[in-house]
Amino acid sequence: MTDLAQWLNRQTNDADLAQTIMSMAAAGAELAAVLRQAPIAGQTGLAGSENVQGEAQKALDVISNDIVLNHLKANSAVSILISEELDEAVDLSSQGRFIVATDPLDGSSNLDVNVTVGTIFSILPRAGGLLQKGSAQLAAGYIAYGPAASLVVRITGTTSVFTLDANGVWLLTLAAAQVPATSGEFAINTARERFWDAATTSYVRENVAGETGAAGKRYNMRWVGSMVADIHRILMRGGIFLYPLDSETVSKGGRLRLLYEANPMSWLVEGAGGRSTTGRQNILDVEPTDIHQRAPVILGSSEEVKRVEDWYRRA
Ligand code: AHM
Ligand code: MG
Repeated sequence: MTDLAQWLNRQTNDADLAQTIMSMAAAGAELAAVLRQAPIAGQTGLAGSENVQGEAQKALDVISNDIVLNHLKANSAVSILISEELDEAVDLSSQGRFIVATDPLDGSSNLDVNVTVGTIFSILPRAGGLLQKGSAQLAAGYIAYGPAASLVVRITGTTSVFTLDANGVWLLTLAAAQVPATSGEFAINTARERFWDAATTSYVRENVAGETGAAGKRYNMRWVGSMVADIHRILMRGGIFLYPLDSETVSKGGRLRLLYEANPMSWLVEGAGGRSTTGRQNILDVEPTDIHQRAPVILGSSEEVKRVEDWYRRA
């Protein structure tokens, strides 16, 4: 089987870029081992809480951030780290060519119930500065810590899936993920319906009407509450994920973060033939104004995303 190093060798001539993806993959392998043992090691629970010895308990969010930071510190190709867990961007190597933006542990509300969480990352050229559009990404990926640990990565070609073996090696298990153009599954937090805009409401209403409505077919709804898990399902078998701008999140610009959630996921979904939008424009074309900026996120099967875009055009 092809391992990650061999795959990278075929995908790019840029050894620094390959090494940076290897660093994130190594951080993911280390974190996978930590997460498997976390309830035994007493690492679940909130940051700031105390264990029975009265010692400050380290939350997995903090541990994850430290693991990623340590792997990137050891890689001189990385100049700057932007992390969901850190207020400011961190300077690493002054000679480094890349910026890495990461959510080291996405979906952390699922940690204490043993449901899939993930690490998301985006790699950008340092020369472009801290605030670059998603279309400037050099590579992006995520690691999903589920029944198997999956690394999904794309440079500029296909979106490929690796699985962590028992020896800690990432082996290629799907060379080119393909998101089917149509799907009968949608993912949205329906408890937020009262905040939705007209386009979102119309699209979901059509799906819920199933074969009795304009969509003309039956839909199912899935919401893990862990973006990595929801996107991984969509990459493997299709569907659409929506975290749109709504009346409650409008003042913040949305719920999910642009640089380390929306952009890398759009890069991966588009590499698998899917589509991504804020509703009004391609996510990858959004100009960031802040490293922790939020954005509306709608992505997945192309025909489903186009239906949502049609509703936005009509709205
Ligand atoms: P986090 O980065 O603080 O973990 O938040 C992001 C998560 C996503 O993984 C998920 O899609 C979303 O928040 C769930 O939101 P909700 O709580 O509305 O279900
Ligand atoms: Mg997150």
